[in-house]
Amino acid sequence: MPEREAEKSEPVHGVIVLPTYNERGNIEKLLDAILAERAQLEEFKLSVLVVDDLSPDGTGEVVREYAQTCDGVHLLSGAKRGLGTAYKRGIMHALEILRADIVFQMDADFSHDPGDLPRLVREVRTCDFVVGSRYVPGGSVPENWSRLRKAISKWGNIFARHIAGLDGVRDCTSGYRAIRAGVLREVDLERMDDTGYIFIMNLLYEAVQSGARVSEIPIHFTNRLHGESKLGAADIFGFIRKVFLIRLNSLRRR
Ligand SMILES: Nc1nc2c(ncn2[C@@H]2O[C@H](COP(=O)(O)OP(=O)(O)O)[C@@H](O)[C@H]2O)c(=O)[nH]1
Ligand SMILES: [Mg+2]
Repeated sequence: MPEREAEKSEPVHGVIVLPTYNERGNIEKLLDAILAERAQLEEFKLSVLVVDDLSPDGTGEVVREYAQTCDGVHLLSGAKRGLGTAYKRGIMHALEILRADIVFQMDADFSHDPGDLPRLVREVRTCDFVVGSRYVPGGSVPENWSRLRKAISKWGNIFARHIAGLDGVRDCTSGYRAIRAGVLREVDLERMDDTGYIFIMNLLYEAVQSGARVSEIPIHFTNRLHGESKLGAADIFGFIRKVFLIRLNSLRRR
């Protein structure tokens, strides 16, 4: 079982890993909104690690300047190799260099409300892996999503639950989470498949396999504020393929 950080002396250090690709229109405002939540967090130190893949729109430069005037904001820059790779790099940096006790995953486009952070922090005190969930009572996706987008998200989750065996979790693909460092050290991050968006589901799967206690809290997922989504058809097909591979591997292990 993962080591229980809750037993450590306070303050707990939480690091939000924030992957960005062309988020210039959102990033400064988002960092302001995240840091404003610090006032609500008692005995909890909150830092942000922006993982930028050399965004052509200059997101990285905006963050570099921001970090110079503000404590607890960090930038990790690298070549563009997709969302999963960015997360992997960011999580390892958060654990090894920033010595995080809790790692948060969050999108940098205001789809995830920074105002939900105190609820995530509260919940992770009593479990290992908190999912900000669109598919538990009280959670939602945007009204104006197309029928197709709603169907892909909903059925993608049902599919992952039943085929990959993530029975207890309603929202396996949510990118808003709080995870204990002990869980992240338990799973083999180095070897984990990090092709694009697959990483999000894969990380949850590996955490559940290693015995993590998962809890879901409702969130309202909103449309991005500025810019465009980077989720493409290749990501959706890659996701389906990965879910079947997980099933196949679990059948082989039996
Ligand atoms: N570093 C990095 N971030 C990415 C990449 N692709 C997407 N992101 C970020 O991942 C988050 C989710 O992406 P988004 O396009 O909003 O996906 P959607 O919410 O599923 O439509 C956003 O903060 C993006 O800027 C990438 O290749 N590298
Ligand atoms: Mg988004």
